[in-house]
Amino acid sequence: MIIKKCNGCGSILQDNDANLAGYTPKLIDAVICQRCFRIKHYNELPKIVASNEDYLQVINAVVKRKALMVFIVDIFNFKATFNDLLIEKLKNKDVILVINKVDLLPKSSNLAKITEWASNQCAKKGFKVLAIGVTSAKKGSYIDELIKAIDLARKERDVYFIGCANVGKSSIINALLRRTTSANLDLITTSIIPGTTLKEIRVPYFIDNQALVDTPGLINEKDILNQLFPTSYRTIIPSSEIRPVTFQMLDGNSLFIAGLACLSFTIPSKLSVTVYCARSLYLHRCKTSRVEELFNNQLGLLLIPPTKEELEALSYTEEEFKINGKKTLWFSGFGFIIINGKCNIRLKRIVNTEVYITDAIIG
Ligand SMILES: Nc1nc2c(ncn2[C@@H]2O[C@H](COP(=O)(O)OP(=O)(O)O)[C@@H](O)[C@H]2O)c(=O)[nH]1
Ligand SMILES: [Mg+2]
Repeated sequence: MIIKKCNGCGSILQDNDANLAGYTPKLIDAVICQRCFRIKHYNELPKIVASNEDYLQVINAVVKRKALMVFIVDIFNFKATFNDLLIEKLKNKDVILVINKVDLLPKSSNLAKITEWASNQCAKKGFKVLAIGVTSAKKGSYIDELIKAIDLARKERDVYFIGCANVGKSSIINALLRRTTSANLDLITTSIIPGTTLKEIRVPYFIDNQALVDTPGLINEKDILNQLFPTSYRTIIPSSEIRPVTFQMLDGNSLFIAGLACLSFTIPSKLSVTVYCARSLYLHRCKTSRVEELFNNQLGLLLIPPTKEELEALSYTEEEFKINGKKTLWFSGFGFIIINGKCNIRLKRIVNTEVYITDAIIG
């Protein structure tokens, strides 16, 4: 019996069980499974997705290989995807750090400054990398620069693409293939749902027979996507360049980011707050005295997502922190806020999501 793997997700192709990964009704001719076919051609959302159960095994096996590692993070979700577990695993490897999805940033953003900022984040963690660059797999931007960096660092080894789920690992490999081969269709299956790539996918690519190797991603359990239904994903994930919105906040003002989070400010003087998130998310400034009423009456209506159905399984938590200076607040999965000034923030957010504070990345 010949064992064939799906080119789209890496599963072993089989024609026994339509409910399992790798199923195809035409085993002899198939190069991709039915699931990948449907995602690619009908824009269906995958029902079978990778879980974190065997991710540790995957990453432990991968880091044992003599290979160049391309560690990909998502600019929209930097702090969560610049993941501590992955950094620990990659610490003594040859690593190129790639910041993907830069098409989402305003065109005026200084990408060199962002790379420098990322380099500082690496230094803070004692994480040595060979090179740092940005890409947009979607637009095909800076792919040539990535190819050059890989060529310089590869030394006749395979190149593994590592990172959290949804950062764009498979999309970057497709972009590399599109740039350097005659492929005009994406080989590897990609989608908005975390866990689309199920197994390692080896794509022979270099003259010395070495390959680009795609891997499943680590799923961030604290990502907002994990708390909502896939029907809300397109509202939360920006599909085009973000238009930052700046608010001049006064003491006793609050800011809702749809129903996903609400920040209430105590401010000695004025404060500027710039929100970077999908245009489809409703931003609402109000007096803090009205927050409770809005939460009680408008959640799932004006303040949506979450929808009424999603709210049935959700609860909220509150925390407080102090800001002094120019900082970025990262919400894992739906964007970031840049705050410039001195303030106290009481943040109401969905349980099982996370917020991280770093020095300001842009602005
Ligand atoms: N805006 C934008 N979206 C991207 C980019 N790269 C990937 N995506 C999207 O992010 C989602 C996850 O991509 P995928 O390649 O499947 O990520 P993987 O899980 O890391 O392999 C898909 O919806 C992609 O279309 C990019 O450069 N810009
Ligand atoms: Mg993938």
